[in-house]
Amino acid sequence: MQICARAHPNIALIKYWGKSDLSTNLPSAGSLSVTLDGFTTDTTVAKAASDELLLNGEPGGAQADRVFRWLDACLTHRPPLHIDTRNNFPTAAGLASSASGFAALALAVDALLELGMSKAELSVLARRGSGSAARSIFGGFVQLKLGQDSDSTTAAPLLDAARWPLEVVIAVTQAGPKETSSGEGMERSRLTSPLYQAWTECVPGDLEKARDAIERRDFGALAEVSEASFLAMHAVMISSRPGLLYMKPASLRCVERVRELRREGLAAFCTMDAGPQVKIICLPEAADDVEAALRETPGVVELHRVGLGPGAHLVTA
Ligand code: 2P0
Repeated sequence: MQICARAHPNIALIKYWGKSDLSTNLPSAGSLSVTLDGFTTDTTVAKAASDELLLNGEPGGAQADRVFRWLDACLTHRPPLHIDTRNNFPTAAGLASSASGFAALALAVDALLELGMSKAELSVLARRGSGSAARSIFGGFVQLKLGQDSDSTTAAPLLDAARWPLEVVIAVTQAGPKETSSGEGMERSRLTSPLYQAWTECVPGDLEKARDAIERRDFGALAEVSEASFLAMHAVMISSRPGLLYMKPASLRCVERVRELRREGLAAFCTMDAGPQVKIICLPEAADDVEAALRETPGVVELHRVGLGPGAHLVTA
C-alpha cells in the first residue's frame, strides 16, 4: 500500500524567527500566515525494506537524514519507509519547501501507519520537523499559538481562503540557495542580536492586530502590521553578529516600489523571509498593476502569481 499527500507552502505575515527549545523545535513566539495554492508538494510513502527518500526524483542526501531523524524522534517503532516527494514549484522562488514538505509527509505517514492523529496533532508533528510546516496543515489564514509545552504548540485555522481571497505576487531577485539556513540564522539571532528579546516581546501584540484586521477584512491594517513584522524580523537579522543580510538592493527596490503603489491607492504590501525574494500580498483587483510595476523594477528576474489555498490533504496516487 502507498499513500499520497499534498501540501502547499505558506507565507508568514507575522513572522517566526527564533526557537526556545531546539530538541522539540519549539518556536519562541507565535506566527500567522497565508497558505498558497498553485505551488504544491506531493509526497508518496510506503513501507519498505530500508529507509529511502527521493526529492524531485533524486536521492535526498542531507534532507533525507533530517527527515528520518525527525521521524525517529517523533514516532516510536516505525517501520522503514520509502518516501518520494516532489515540488512543482521552482526552488528559485525562495518558498520554504520545508513547510509544504514536512506538512505533506506528516499527513502521509499518519495515514500509512494508521495513527489516527487529529489536525492539531499533525500540526505539532509537522512543526517538530520545520516550524513553518505546522501552518501548512491548514488552508487560508492560519495562526500558530504558543502553548504550555511542545505538544500544545500547534497551528489552527483562522479564516478559509475563499472568505478573503487575496493574491500573492512573488518577485524573484536572485536565484540559487540562501547564504545561511533559517535554522542557523535563527540561532545566531537568538544568541547575538541585542534586539532579539524585544522582537519576541512584540510578536503577541502584532498577532492580535493581524487577527483583528483579518476578522474585519481591513486590508490597510493588515498591510501595516505585516510590513512592520517583516521589517522588525529583518532588523533582528541585520543586528545579529555577524549580520544576516538577506535583503539585497533589488529586494529593497521592490519594497520601496510597492510602498509607492500603496501611497497611490493600490491595495498591496510586501513581506520577505530568510532570502532576497519579495512576496507582495494584494487584493485581487491590484494584482495586475503590482505585477506590471515589478516587471519594470530593475533586478527582478522572475515573477510568479498565486492565490490562497487549502491545507494538507490526501490525494489518489
Ligand atoms: C516564517 N521563516 O514564519 C519564517 C520567516 C523564515 C522567515 O519559518 O528551523 O524552515 O525548520 O523550524 O520553518 C523558515 O524557517 O525553520 C521560516 P525551521 P523554517 O515563515
